[in-house]
Amino acid sequence: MAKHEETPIPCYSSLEAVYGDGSQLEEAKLRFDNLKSKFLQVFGHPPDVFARSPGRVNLIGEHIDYEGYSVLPMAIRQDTIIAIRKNNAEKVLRIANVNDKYTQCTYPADPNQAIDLKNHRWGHYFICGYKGYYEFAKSKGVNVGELVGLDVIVDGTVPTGSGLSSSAAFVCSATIAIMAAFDVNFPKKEIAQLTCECERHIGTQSGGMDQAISVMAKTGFAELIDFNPIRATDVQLPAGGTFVIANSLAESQKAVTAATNYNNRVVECRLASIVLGIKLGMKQQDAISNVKTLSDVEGLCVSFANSRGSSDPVVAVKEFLKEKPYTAEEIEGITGESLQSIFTNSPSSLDVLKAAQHFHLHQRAAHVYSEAKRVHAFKDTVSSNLSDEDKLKKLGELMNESHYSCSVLYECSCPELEELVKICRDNDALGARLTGAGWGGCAVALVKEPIVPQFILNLKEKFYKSRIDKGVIGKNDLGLYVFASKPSSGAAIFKF
Ligand code: NG1
Ligand code: MG
Repeated sequence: MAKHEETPIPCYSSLEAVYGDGSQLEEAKLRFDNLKSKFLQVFGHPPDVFARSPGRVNLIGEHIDYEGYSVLPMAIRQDTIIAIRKNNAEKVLRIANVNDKYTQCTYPADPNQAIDLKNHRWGHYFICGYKGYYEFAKSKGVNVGELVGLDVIVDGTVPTGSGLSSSAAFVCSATIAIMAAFDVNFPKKEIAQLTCECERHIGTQSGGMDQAISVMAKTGFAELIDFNPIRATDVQLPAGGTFVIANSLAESQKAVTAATNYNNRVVECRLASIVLGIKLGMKQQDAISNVKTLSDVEGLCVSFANSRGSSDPVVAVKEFLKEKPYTAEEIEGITGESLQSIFTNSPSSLDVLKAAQHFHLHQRAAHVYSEAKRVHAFKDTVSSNLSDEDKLKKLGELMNESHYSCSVLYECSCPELEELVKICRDNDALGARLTGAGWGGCAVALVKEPIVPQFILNLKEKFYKSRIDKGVIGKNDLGLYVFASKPSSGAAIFKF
């Protein structure tokens, strides 16, 4: 049997295969019916085909995918569904949404168009998938034929800006819908790679975690995702624990804040890896040309640490990267080349350089190396001989350590997340941490199953009540902001 990741996206003729037979199915039926009738209403004809791809919660391994390290997310039930149909009459992409908040976007049917990053629009994520499909098809020698228009309607239930990867759910679903409209399909791991690359058209230098899990998830399992090449290994979580996702209600608009937040960290990690490479004996030019990520110099760091009787790359970080932040001039003194010229081919990195005063190389590298170890400790704990109870306790501790590292070393938390994580722990979570990029969005807490209802009530009382009173969220919407989550299934195509 072909490995799961080698198989193409499954195509179903009924919703049960993805949404089961319970209340989720009822909800899905309503959404698909609504999508169909809206399509007819807006475009005057029914859609040809549908695609869906889920959001995800990352259990551990934050801000390390773009450094080449494995991460451990699971898919959630919230997803983006898309209805699509080729339109031979007009060479435009008409992208509508069931939610009136998102007004219809129109783009030319041209895969070479540039995305206007200065004017962020929700439809841009669809164009990422559109460009990605053509780039990939070209690289595979697929004959794409003449350009045609596309009519599209989108319905997303993954909360935006919340660290649950609404963006990847949208980009993956868009890419798969486009492929389905053109009647082509590829192995999941190739689609995971292609969607990871094409989401970068939005201007964030993201790793591949979100797209990989959205495309390759399996019901009932979290996945250990490895990169270069992308691979997914099933992780069966211990019985008796549940992951509760709670939204801090601080929205993080990653596409808008990239230069100071997300891309800033990617640049800091690159600089940290170049400086480490040079300090550990590489020639300046060699390090600048060949070292892209902290995983590229891990070997050198570990050899150094070994000479000190340790195997921990953080030993090299402590020795060679000072704790005080670096100025650009200080780093240039080490690299012998200007930062502008190092990043000359990356406009989004140049934006980072413009916005940054200092670079925290020590802290960022210490986070990445230690977080990479925690992912493996998490996976090893799950497959160990410990009792389920002891496993859960250990997983909770690792989640707490991860949060500390994100908050203190990577500085990607925010006051609302700190408050929420503390409330989770004070209310008997085994562990709690921010999830996703941070700077807002959700926390994930590991909670013993029997206390989940009480835990959620406590969060409601201690975190959400004051926000409901202030009108930040509606009383009846609480279920959208705090919920228990089971590992859900990955992307799918529907033809009815
Ligand atoms: P969010 O912001 O949760 O979508 C982002 C990146 C991930 C990963 C995490 C941090 C994108 C599409 N996703 O996730 O690749 O780096 O931050 O661990 O940019
Ligand atoms: Mg995202």
